[in-house]
Parts: sequence; structure tokens; C-alpha cells
Amino acid sequence: MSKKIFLNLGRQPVTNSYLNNLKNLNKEYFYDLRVTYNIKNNLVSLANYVKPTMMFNNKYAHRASSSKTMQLHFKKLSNECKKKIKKVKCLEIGSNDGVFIKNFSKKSTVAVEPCSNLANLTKKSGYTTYPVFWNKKISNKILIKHGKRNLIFSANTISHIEKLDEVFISVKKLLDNNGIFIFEDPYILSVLKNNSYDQFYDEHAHLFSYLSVTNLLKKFSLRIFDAKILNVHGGSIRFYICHENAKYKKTRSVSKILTLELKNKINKFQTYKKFANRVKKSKFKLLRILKNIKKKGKVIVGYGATYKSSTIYNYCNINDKLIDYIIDNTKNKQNKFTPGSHIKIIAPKKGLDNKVKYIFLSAWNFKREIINKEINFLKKGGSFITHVPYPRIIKLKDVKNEIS
Ligand code: DWN
Repeated sequence: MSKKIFLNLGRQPVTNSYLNNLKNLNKEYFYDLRVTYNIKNNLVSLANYVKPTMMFNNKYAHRASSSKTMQLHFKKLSNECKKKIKKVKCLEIGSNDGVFIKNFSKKSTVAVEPCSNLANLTKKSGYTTYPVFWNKKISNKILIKHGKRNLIFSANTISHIEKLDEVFISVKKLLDNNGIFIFEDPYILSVLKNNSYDQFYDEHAHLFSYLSVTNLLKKFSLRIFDAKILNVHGGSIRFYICHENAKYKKTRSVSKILTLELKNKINKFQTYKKFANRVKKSKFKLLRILKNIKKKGKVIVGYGATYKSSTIYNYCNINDKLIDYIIDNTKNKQNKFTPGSHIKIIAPKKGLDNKVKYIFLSAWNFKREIINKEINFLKKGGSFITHVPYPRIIKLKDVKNEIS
């Protein structure tokens, strides 16, 4: 077997299955969240995959536009694409609520989004959106109806697809001779460095590195000609991919990233075993911090009902005895309960009152945006708690260091 398990995060629910109430809890679905490293192609993947329709359906809660950071991030990338490509004919795989495609013309843009509630949003605003999973069938259909694409883009979606061969075959068919396939997803090296084990959950079937994607692309005559390490979502990597014989030259950034990955031994199983030990320590330290605060009778509120935090809450056995409730600005998460851990989610306006002295940063990837927004909370003596890269309390005096 080329896949070796290095991390066991226990029984976990489907992260998107927010509960309307706490009745019929015996019907909640759980699976074993274990993570593997493939010694042949360096790919990090889950050991068991959850059925896609259980995760991506007409009740999908996450809205990519819910943070200003991400709106700006995609605006910036769209400007870069327009500079690189004359007359962009774009396809987006996994368009969510349209945060990226809204920067392109409706006429020349096609989107694929399997969550029909999200696909309806972009359809309504005039973008051709197919409410299906990305596969050979839809790629053939788009080829016939809309022709080849000179830009194929995907953010936080390719890592969600179990069968990667079909992804790349389908992209290859649709990509113009000198077209560019850009995709970005959480970066395994950032996970190792940040000890952000919460990047492992049902939707993240794989976590990529430059090394693993290079290996995956080989058999499809596709190649990476540029790559960038990004700060968003707690550390992501963006790949710029073209046909083997397209005009693009490999950039220096690519060799720098390869050197960095080898220096950090991401091609060694031992690296992942060491990470798994750090994860265990992180769990106990976080629990100690939360329990000590609760012993003093203080209220702790979670900031952001993130999918990521589902892994933390369920792995660390955190429930509403430790986190009183969670605030989140996404309307369709509000007044629901988190899967498995059953913590109530409420609107930020209702949740942030003077009683709250501690906030757990479950959306730690937006630390800068949240701290800036909630600076008065810190000024009034409040504290944040984070587990990244190690569990600790953040006070006003620490802000400069934390967001520099
Ligand atoms: O890949 C994925 C990423 C991109 O998005 C998906 N599989 C699902 C989702 O994961 P997540 O839930 O961990 O993502 P976020 O973007 O870290 O979620 C942030 C949550 O926090 C959202 O529900 C919005 C909320 N939030 C808030 O209430 N106030 C966020 C900010 C910045 C805020 O100020």
C-alpha cells in the first residue's frame, strides 16, 4: 500500500450539516477522520471519503463572499488574469456565490457549482451556471456549447474532489492551447507549520503541495509553470498550469517553492508522524486554557461557525460547556447548531455583549480582519484565544505582534 495513515482525528460529522434543533441526534452521521500520506506521489489525503452529495447539496452554508479579505483577494486575481489573457473566456469550477466570476463579463463566463442553492445565486445574476459536479460529462457539454476556455479557475474546490484523474482529464479537454488553468487550495506546508490540523475535514479530500500536484499532472501532459504561496485561508497555494507544450516558461517562484518543500521534508513520512504528535499536544493545551477560563465562570464565544472548527470541537470534545455559543455573520448558519458538538450559532449583533470576555478564534484564518473589526473588545479588556500555531491567549498588548 502506498498510502500510510499518520493522523487519527476520531469520529467526525459532516461539517456542512448544521442542525436546526437538537432532536433526533441519533440520526447524525459520523465517519472516521484519518489522514494518509502517499509515499509514491507525496499526496496527503483522507483515508475515508464522505459521499459528495452528503456534503455538497442545496443546503450548502458557506458563502465565499462573507469576508472582505476574500472579496479583495479574488478581485486582485481577476485583474491579474485580465492582464495575462486578452479577451478572457473563463470557466470556474466551484463558483460558490460568484465572488470570483462577478469580476468577469456575463457573456464569456461559464460556471459549474454542484450546490444548487449557490448555483441559483449566480444564475439569477446572469451567469451561465451548471448545477452539477465537475466531471467528463459536463466538460464535454461545455466544450460543445461554449467552446474551449483560455482561463479555467478554481478556488477551494479541486482539493474537495476525491477522483483527481477525472478532474485533470476534463480540464485538459477544455483548455485552449495556450490557456491557463489556475487553482488554489489550502497548502499542506502551511498546515504543518501552523499545526492547523483543522484543515482536515470531510470536504478536504486532499491537501496539496507543489511536489504532489507535479506528480499528479504528469500523466495528463499538463505542467505547472508558476506557483504562489498565499496567506488566505490560513496558508494556501496557487498553481498556474498549462499544456505540456504551451508557450509559458517556468518561473523562479516554482523552483523556490520546490526547494522550500524539500527543506521542510514534506516528502518524508516521518514529518507527518511528528506533526501528529504536535496535534495531540495542541489538543490538551487548548482544553487546559478553555477549562481554566470556565472554572472562573467566564463566557467564551466562538467567532465564526467554520467548517474547520468542526474538526477541533469534535476531536477535542468541546461542546457548549466550554464554548457558550458561536457568532457568525452568515444568515443561513444563524440559529442552528454545530454538527456533532451542538453549540448554538447566533448573529454577531446578538452575541457580542459586555458579558463576553473571551473569544475563541474559530475563523483564525481571518485573524487580522477580525481583530481590526473587534479592536474595541480588546480595548475593553477582552481576550482572544487561538490554537494556531499553538494554543494561547491574545490580549490588546499582543496585537501588534499578532497581526504584523
Ligand atoms: O474550502 C472551504 C473554505 C474556503 O470555506 C470550504 N470547504 C468551506 C469553508 O470553510 P470554513 O468554514 O472553514 O471557511 P471560512 O471562510 O474560514 O469561514 C469563516 C466563517 O466565519 C464564515 O461562516 C463567516 C464567518 N465570519 C464572520 O462571522 N465574521 C468571518 C469573518 C471574517 C467575520 O468577520
